[in-house]
Amino acid sequence: MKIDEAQRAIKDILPEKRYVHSVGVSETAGKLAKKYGADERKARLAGMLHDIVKYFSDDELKAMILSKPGTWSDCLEYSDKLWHAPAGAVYVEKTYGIADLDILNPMIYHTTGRKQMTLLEKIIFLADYIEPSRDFPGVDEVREAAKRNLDTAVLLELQKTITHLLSKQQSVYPKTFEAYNDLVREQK
Ligand code: DGI
Ligand code: FE
Ligand code: FE
Ligand code: FE
Repeated sequence: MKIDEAQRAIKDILPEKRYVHSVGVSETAGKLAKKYGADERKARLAGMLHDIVKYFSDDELKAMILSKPGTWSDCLEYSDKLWHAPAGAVYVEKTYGIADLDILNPMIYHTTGRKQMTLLEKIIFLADYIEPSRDFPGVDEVREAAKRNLDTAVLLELQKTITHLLSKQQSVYPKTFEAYNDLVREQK
């Protein structure tokens, strides 16, 4: 699938604000890929498609996840906000025939992260947080870190996300903790 095809597809599916976010993630991911030596085309395509099923119903998302069980299926026991990530990968595989794991895995793990993330997984995880239309507290600190070191920026994002979830007494998916612990260990 070409990037402009993906862009047209999401324009039909997503509301305007989410479409702008997705284009922002795609462009930011492309820049990060160039800077950190990943495949720019794959980064831009995964970024464009990462939230494609964000507004599908919980029942539809659940059905998509159950149609292709994997190690991510345990997300069904956690927040429904996690479901669109693996479901999106199932959707683009079915709908557009995308089979490349370099596209599918960054989509699957864009919300939670996981341990031993690939370069493209880190790039999409980070681009989702720092693309230009995002404005939550602390985002500029992560944007600055992203200019210097990819792992430092991903770790900072994980720290902020986990802290935010704890402050609202929300559950934290175990793979998010594993991603955090993994990077803390590597920074030593
Ligand atoms: O889809 P987006 O809004 O662009 O962003 P996202 O896919 O990163 O979704 C983030 C949401 O998921 C955010 O509201 C926090 C929520 N969330 C709930 N439980 C967890 C979680 N995020 C992580 N990383 N880990 C969790 O366990
Ligand atoms: Fe998302
Ligand atoms: Fe995110
Ligand atoms: Fe997103």
